[in-house]
Amino acid sequence: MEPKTLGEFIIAKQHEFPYSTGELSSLLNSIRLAAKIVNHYVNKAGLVDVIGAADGTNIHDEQQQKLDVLANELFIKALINREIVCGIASEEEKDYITISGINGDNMNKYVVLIDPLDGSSNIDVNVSVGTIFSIYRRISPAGSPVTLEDFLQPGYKQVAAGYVIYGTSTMLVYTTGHGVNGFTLNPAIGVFYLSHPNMKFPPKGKIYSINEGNYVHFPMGIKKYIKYCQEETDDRPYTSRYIGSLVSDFHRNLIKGGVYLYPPTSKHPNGKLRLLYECNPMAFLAEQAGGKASDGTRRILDIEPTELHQRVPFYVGNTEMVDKIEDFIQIYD
Ligand code: AHM
Ligand code: MG
Repeated sequence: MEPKTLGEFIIAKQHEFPYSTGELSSLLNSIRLAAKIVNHYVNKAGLVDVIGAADGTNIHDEQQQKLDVLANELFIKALINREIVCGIASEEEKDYITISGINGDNMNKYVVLIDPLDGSSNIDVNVSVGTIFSIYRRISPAGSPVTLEDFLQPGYKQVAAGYVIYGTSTMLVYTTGHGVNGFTLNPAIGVFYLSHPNMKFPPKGKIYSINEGNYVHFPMGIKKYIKYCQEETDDRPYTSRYIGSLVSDFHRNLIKGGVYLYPPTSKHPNGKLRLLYECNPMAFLAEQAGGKASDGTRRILDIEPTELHQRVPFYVGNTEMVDKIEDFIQIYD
């Protein structure tokens, strides 16, 4: 019988990993649980005291929202309590977290990188936000404390990646390198069901998603590409859609066909999005769904990270559209 729930699906797919010990399955199950708990808070955000700014700023000097802090704690707790990873890095934490286990002999082989609440400026206005996760096998020997190198791996080495979108319905979408599958939460019984098997970008994309308010600060190639999107031809102008939450913009473009852009700007000369927590997992999903992700000249998944919180320009979506952006960058920049 075809697996219908996320729990069944994770177990049914374990055979795709030869010599699997079930560790990755347990890890995905913990993320599934954490997603449900965060979903619970996001859904009642207007009723309990989780809306608005928290007291501090994060490592990026960005104002943290209360829900950012809460989602970060919930995900980290869910992963630590079950002792199924050896290390965690979070967009909201300055340093990575080492999980040494009760007796200091943590033999787990995976590290997780998360953006616990992506698009958090949308919380207060009841617009979709998300969680992004990325999983790697550690490089350092099991049983020893994790090292920075365990986290600074290029994206092509990801074992799994995915996102949760807290939208009109809550979905968990993930890949382990064998295609992309989407699961929708039935909130009445707290179960994710396989609703979007084998997700692929439609052959042709017609949506472009970019914060056009930054237009004057964009490189010439991107300015020209935007004008290209707006030109009148047989299949253009394209539609412009921008939610300001990467997960939601990506999710829509994956289903309807389109491209998301976060170019360099004067405020963010390397782009705003973080390679490890946002770009790599989304790039892995995009490629698995037949799409493409680039920083304008390089494949995102090939970039060798040098820092935990590194930023990169990010173009992701239908292959044809990302190719076109690269052409414009090559000609004009
Ligand atoms: P966040 O992780 O702090 O929420 O920042 C990432 C978000 C993306 O989800 C979104 O696409 C982008 O920042 C929006 O930035 P801007 O408001 O500059 O358009
Ligand atoms: Mg984010």
